[in-house]
Amino acid sequence: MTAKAHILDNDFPIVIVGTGFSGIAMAVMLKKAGFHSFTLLEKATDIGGTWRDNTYPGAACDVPSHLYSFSFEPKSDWTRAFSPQQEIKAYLDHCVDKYGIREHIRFGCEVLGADFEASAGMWSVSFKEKNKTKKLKARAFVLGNGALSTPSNPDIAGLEDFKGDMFHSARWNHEVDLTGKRVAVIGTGASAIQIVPELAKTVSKLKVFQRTAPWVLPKPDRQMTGIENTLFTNIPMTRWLHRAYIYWRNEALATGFVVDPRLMKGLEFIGRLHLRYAVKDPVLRAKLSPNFTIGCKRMLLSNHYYQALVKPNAEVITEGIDCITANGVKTRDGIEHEVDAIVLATGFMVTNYLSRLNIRGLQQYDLNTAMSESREHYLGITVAHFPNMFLMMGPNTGLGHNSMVFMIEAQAQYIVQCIQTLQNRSLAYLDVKESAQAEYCRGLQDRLQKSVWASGCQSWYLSEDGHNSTAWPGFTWQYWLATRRLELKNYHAVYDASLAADAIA
Ligand code: N01
Repeated sequence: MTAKAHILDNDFPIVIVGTGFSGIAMAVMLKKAGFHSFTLLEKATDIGGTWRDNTYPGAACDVPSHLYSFSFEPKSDWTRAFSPQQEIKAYLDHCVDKYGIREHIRFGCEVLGADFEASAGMWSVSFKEKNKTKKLKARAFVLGNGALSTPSNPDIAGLEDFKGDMFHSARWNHEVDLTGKRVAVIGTGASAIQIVPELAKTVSKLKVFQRTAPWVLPKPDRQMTGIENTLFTNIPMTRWLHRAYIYWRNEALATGFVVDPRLMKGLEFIGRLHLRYAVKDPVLRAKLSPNFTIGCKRMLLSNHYYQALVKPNAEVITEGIDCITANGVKTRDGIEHEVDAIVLATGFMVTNYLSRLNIRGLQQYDLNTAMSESREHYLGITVAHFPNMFLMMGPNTGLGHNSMVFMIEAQAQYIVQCIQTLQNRSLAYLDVKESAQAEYCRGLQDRLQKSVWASGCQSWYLSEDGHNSTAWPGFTWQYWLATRRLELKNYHAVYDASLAADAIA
């Protein structure tokens, strides 16, 4: 590194929150762009985000691994088409070590909030480390803490009364041996449908509490063959073609998600066939038949879920839950379902995932207020009055049809462009214009009205008043196009002479 680059780099401290796919992508891309003065603050003692936390039995990806991985770090030898959690976590560890990211991470640091000091163009990020509150200064502040990180415990009376073992799917208690036990699973989302088949193999009684029947499609999962892995290793073009094939196959699904939900009928037909084939009992089949358009809630993939529910030790309970008692789950019909353990597969705090952070931008404007009042943002990455702050997997960037890693990479390269612009032009800060984000969000909300998420179901994509601040209503290549170039006309670029002098010195 040249002396000048060193000075400039030190002048540009960057703080990244989280070490999941987002934080790691951001760190690698910063390094590739020549920025080395960044710190990742991680509240846990290990990297991996959701792939560290979700260790429940059966945890695996529902997007094919050859696509659910970084384009800059392809892996030729995934063991399965859809890899298990341990393999994805190992892949992330490999990325962190290969790109020298680990030495930038401060583990055990929980970010509490941040304040923007306009005169210095600096964020002051506060965090808790070993029970002490500390601060770090940063010219750029990147929030890579995803929306699927804070478990949501259900709002059911009596949770604290239960005398047996109870834990959330994302906080699996591996000390508890559930073999031969009576176990309740509350929830039937993406996590539950992976947990249920594993539990059904070993527990004496499995009671699945279903509020809404999900759509479950067959999962085209399989072991990767030796020939494929040899080809992918020795002829990288074949691996690239395989990734491209998966990408465009998934991308085709967007037509039903965001162009015309009527196109989802074909998938619904496959879902019904899948259910009919696996569940012969008409009463159980009726219970498991979804009553909303496929894709409105997350579309699930499993070859084992329905098959587990027809086992003699399994029971699907659709009666609403009244409360949790000391001995089990009491339903509204007055029946108490006695169990030894309860698994809460009840999802995450998605729509308000930033609410635990106290972030104040220009003139002390509060991020929670911005997110709950105007709810506007630009590209899901920047928010007016929060200069030099960047969100990853932020609002309206979630997908139902393709790989989030693709979106994360698009965001990371956009943020690098912003940071390069700040540095190269000696700017104090870039603040997205309110007019630009208003126009952007108007377009988004118009398109969301026609999307599958607006077809009339309740889901975590929507807030209580029905506002969709989670999903991206387009093809992912459209997002890539939108983030490919930083359009400065959409930002207030604020110049500060003192910073410019420092940088030149
Ligand atoms: O959570 P969910 P999840 N009483 O919110 C039910 C990602 N993911 O952890 O449908 C009774 O989807 C709730 O019922 P209902 C993926 O993006 C990815 O399963 O609201 N039930 C629902 O059935 C996914 O979308 C992978 O009526 C209650 C369930 O709990 C996201 O994580 C794997 C209830 C929650 O389902 C979240 O999935 C796993 C109550 N009070 C997860 N409250 C990959 O493979 C909630 N429920 C990449």
